[in-house]
Amino acid sequence: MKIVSAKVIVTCPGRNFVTLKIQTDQGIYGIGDATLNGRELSVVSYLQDHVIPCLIGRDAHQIEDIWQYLYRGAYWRRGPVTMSAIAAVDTALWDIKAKAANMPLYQLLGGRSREGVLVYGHANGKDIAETVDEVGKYIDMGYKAIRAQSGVPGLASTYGVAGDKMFYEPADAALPTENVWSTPKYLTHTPKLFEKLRDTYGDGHEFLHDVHHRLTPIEAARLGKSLEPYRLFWMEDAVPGENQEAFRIVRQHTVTPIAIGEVFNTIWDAKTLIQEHLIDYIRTTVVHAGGITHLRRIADFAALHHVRTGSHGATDLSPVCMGAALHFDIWVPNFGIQEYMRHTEETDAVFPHDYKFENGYLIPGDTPGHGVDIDEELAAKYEYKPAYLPVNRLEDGTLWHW
Ligand code: CS2
Ligand code: MG
Repeated sequence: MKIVSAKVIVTCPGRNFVTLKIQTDQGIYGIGDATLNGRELSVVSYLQDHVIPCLIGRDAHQIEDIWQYLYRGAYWRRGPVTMSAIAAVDTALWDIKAKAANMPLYQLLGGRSREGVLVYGHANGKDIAETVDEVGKYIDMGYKAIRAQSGVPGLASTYGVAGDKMFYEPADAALPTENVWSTPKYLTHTPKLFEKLRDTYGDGHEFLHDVHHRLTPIEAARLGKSLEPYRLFWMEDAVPGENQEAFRIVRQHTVTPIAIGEVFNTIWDAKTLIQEHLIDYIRTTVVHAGGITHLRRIADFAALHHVRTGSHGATDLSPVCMGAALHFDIWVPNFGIQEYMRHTEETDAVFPHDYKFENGYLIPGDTPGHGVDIDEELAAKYEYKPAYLPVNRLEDGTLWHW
């Protein structure tokens, strides 16, 4: 089965998405997500100018060989742009193979290991009272696991606290907006939020929290320790991940489970973290970590070290990524949890899909392939709009981690 053409589709149904569509000589096509938030057009160019010309005429069934060709063959390895482009090709090829086999993708990976994929939703509020109410709404919707983020007294805005409670969209301006951050204020405030959540809702739900890479190792250790009484499912991205050894300090001090990986793009970003048992959950996902082929490699390595998966699933990962991730999740033996931020109705209409939310779980459908398509006519109506993530400064003006 030969690849005869491939094209990149850019659309903005409320936010930007980049999708690769690969067509074969047997009339079967596959699609893959290539969205890199705030840097979308660099992946478009990487695909159009450097990848697509190398794909034409290749056997669409040779997923592994094509992966190696794009990774090793480019000489310049790794990085979010390269790995998102490779992921898009890989996802589209798995979609094609599964359609050719007339099977849902999870069957090719090894079949279902579970009935549904446990997901967590995002509750947030301007203060503790509002956040506690928002968590209650997620509980009412059937969620078993909920991430909670709250505004911090004395800070005008905080990561994860949204205007629109259902559809949080951090890439909110044509040029980056600026937020102000104070670690001391945050560290004093956050344990109070989780204390209130446990007091209000008891022990029946999992609670998660995202620190968004804002602490030093010893500060993260302190936060993890202060959250221990409230039994978090995980503390996410406590420290920037470039220096993996930094997590040794966090690990020495706290038994709060540790998750990281949404900005990682290969197994090398997590090698020390995993092999030294410094984390509990690896958050790499299909689009930013080289597709199903590479994610499987990361998950297998993680399984040897008792690390489970917890894939990133924010709104900037398109329904195409979510569909593929769910096929992966329903199979992967060391599954932990899947993030699920709902897409808007406009986005869902551009990307018709067969996965559904039921009682705290997402269930992939049985359509051959990964179960997500793109309505190109509708996609064409939404033109690309520059949109950036914010930047973050300390109260004295120092640029900090967003
Ligand atoms: C976040 C994301 O979902 C998460 O855990 O950290 O909202 C992240 O900030 C965005 O996906 C960035 O593109
Ligand atoms: Mg995060």
